Amino acid sequence: ENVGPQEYMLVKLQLLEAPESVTSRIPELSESIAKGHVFMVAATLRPETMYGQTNCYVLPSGEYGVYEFDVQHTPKSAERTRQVLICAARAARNMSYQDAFVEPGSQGQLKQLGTVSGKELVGVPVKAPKAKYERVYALPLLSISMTKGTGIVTSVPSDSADDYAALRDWKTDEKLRAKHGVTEEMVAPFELVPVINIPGLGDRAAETMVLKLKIKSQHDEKKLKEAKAETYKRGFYEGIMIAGKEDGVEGMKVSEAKDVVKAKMCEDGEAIVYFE
Ligand code: A2H
Repeated sequence: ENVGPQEYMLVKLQLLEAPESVTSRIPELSESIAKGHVFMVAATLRPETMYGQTNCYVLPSGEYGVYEFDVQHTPKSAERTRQVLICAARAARNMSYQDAFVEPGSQGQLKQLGTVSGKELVGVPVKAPKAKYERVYALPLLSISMTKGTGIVTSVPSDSADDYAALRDWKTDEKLRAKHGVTEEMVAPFELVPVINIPGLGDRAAETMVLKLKIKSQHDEKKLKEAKAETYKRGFYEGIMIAGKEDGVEGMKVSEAKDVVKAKMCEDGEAIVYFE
């Protein structure tokens, strides 16, 4: 189905803490976390929605690698800093061939500090750039594919039906929470943040579609696909930005805001363009 390389924006979700099981296995991680240099990276096609992040998602049964990269400060600068990025091994290999992640001349080289399971990442607090909330949590999303993007997904439940359905599962199902190590404090404080107005679908288009199609859970694959297609198309062509005043995109069409927000986040070191 893929005809050429797909461009994603990788949003850098800064780890604020890591579980003891991880830091005892990878001791150098603690210092890097204290310095703010450790990130889960999530691939997104919707940079303009980052104002609405309420959490991020990992696959509990997935395996993620912890890698050191010499990340370019901004798309234009020659400066780089050593950062620790957490993602699927496949994504790290791709990244190692891209100049934004490694010094030209070192392509294909990977420095791996260790591995971490998705299960261990559940409950990890992160700082998500542009989000209204200072601290959001990694939750399970059981439909994540480990062979697309980084295997980590940032969550914008106002505008993504997948994200909405899963967050609703975690908010409403106490048994499911207990089974996966999700606590109420990781979900209860996080309300939807209106980002885009779509005529006919409102300020929380994903919620509108999930309710309209009577989507039951994050496993309702067929209907979720339908909801995604509808909100994506209508959002892109008819959506108007409600959020993003600070970046000058409030009032803009989604189709125009997308590149503005992407460029700004990359310039500010909050995101990196990634191809696969
Ligand atoms: B999108 P495509 Cl607001 N497994 O970002 C499952 N889903 C993944 C993934 C993976 N390994 N990697 C990325 N994704 C999600 C925002 C968003 C996204 C919104 C609305 C729609 C939407 C916030 N989540 O995607 O198969 C990521 O979620 C609808 C398709 O490459 C990414 O963009 O087209 C999108 O799927 C990439 O999917």
